[in-house]
Formats: sequence, C-alpha cells, structure tokens
Amino acid sequence: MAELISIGEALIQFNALTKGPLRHVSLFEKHVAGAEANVAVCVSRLGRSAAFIGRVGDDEFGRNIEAWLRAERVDTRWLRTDPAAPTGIYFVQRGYPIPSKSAMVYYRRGSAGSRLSPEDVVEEAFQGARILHFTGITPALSQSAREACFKALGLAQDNGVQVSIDTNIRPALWPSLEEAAEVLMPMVEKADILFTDPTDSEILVGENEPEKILEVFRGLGVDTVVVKLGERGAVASSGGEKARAEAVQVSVEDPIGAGDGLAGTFLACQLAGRNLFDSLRRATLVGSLITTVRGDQEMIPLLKDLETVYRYYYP
Ligand code: KDG
Repeated sequence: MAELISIGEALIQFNALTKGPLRHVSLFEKHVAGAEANVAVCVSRLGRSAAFIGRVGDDEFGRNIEAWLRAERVDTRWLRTDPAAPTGIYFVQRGYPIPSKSAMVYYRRGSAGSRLSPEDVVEEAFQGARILHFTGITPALSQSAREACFKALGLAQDNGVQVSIDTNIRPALWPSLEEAAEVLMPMVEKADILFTDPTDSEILVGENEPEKILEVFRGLGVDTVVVKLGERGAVASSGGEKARAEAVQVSVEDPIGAGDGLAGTFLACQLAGRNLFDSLRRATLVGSLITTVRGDQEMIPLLKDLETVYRYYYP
C-alpha cells in the first residue's frame, strides 16, 4: 500500500510557449498537472510510494493523465474514469501582467475531477498509509468533492494516518473568500502538517507575517506548519523546532507548481525520517527548480538528482 494518499483533480495544462496575454499566444505546450497529482508524482520520484484518488473523463486527456501517473509509479487503482464528464483543462498565461508571474485560466467547471465523491474514497487506501494529502482546491470543486475530503479526514483519523493540507486558495474556484475560510478552517484544524502562504493565511486567520502565521496555526493544534514565501524561501515550525530556508536564485520561466514541489519534497523527506531543517531546505530547493521550466512536474528531481543538486548549492 502507498505511504501517501493524495486526493484531488488532475488536470491537463496548456502552457503558453510565449509570454504575454493569452489572446496573442498561438502555441501551447501540454502538461499533466493539478496540485494533488503534482504532490503524488513528487513523492514517488523522491523514492516514496504514493497513490492518487480522483476522477478523469473517458477521453484522450483522461487517458493521458492515467498513463502519465502510472509511468511515474503513482498507484492509480482508485483513479476512476467517469464517462459522464470531460477531463478538466486549464491554460497558463506567463509573464503578464507581472513579468515573473503566471496566471491560470480554468476550463474545468463540471469536469470529471469535480465529480469526485465520498464513494471514491475507500478505507482500503488508508490501511497502512502514513500521510493523507489534499489542498484547498479539492473542497472548492463541488459539494461532493468537499464531502469526499471530510470522509478522507475521518478515515485518516480512524486508521492513524497523518493529515497534510496545503491551503492553496484559488479565488476563481470559490463564490467568496469568506466561504473559502468557512469551509477550509475546520479542515485545517484537523491537519498534522500544514502548508500555507501569507496570502492564504490573511484570508484564513487574518495574518500575513510569517512568524505570526506559524504561531497562529501551531496554536490551533497543527503539529507542523510550513509557510511558503516564494522567492524568499520558506519557514517552518514543528514540535520545539523552527527552521528557515532561502530559495536559490534561478531564472524563472513559470512559477506554477513550485508550491506543490515544495510540499511533496517536504513530505517525502519526512517519510524518509529527515529532520525539519533538512526537509525544508530540500523542499525549498525543489520549489525553486520547478520555476525554471514550463510545466509543474517535469523538473521534480529523482532522489539521486536531488542529492546532486543539493550538494551543488550546499557544498
Ligand atoms: O499548484 C499548481 C496547481 O494550481 C495547478 O497545477 C492547477 O491544480 C491546479 C489548480 O486547481 O489550480
């Protein structure tokens, strides 16, 4: 059985080959993406085992996602093909209006992935697993996806599985930010490991200062809190320890997916028994590497390559 169970919507990403507003872009490159799928692939590439629970459509993009995840050795036995809806897609607009940033344009309403429901979340997946992971995207997809997350939280608790949540608030998926906070906070309070950033924390708990964010979520009972700070790196707090890691300086092609690489690497390191600082520094490094190419998953290193690049930056 897989050590990490990730629940969410895997998507096909069309990434603009040229920077600027999408209306002027003629060529797009296809990638497999979706926050929870990115984390599952990351954990698997780093030598730990991962399974992905979700739905894809009975179409070419659904087959593309399934084949990709299998090739990455992610356990897809609980990935369902739903003939009633298409696989979700989105486009990435790069470098506009902010030069170093990307924007996502979704075409996913009513997608197969959004039809995730409690019946897709089976107890068998949790038996022997060590970590359940999902992000704030999954409960935003639909009422049934939200219920699937709650069922997963219950099964994690019943089976002694740690809960990892990345707040990942995507405003385009929520009717309002207040609703995002209302739905996500009861889930966050059940997390053992939390990934967040200043923007999401401002929405959830009215704090955007990294040290305060650590304090507030730790105070709510979350054992390990990681605050992602983009080009400023990350800070974390766990038990009696605190750690800070700087991002490495790289040339940014597309920052989307960096946060998932950071989370996936941190979780893989924790599964491998690494301490907080070692986990955070490797996680931050992988987050930086991912920004150097288009696509969320392509630059996630294999374990041996992570150690090579780690020694390069931290000789
Ligand atoms: O973190 C990257 C993801 O946001 C991207 O792959 C798309 O999953 C996605 C989403 O729902 O925004």
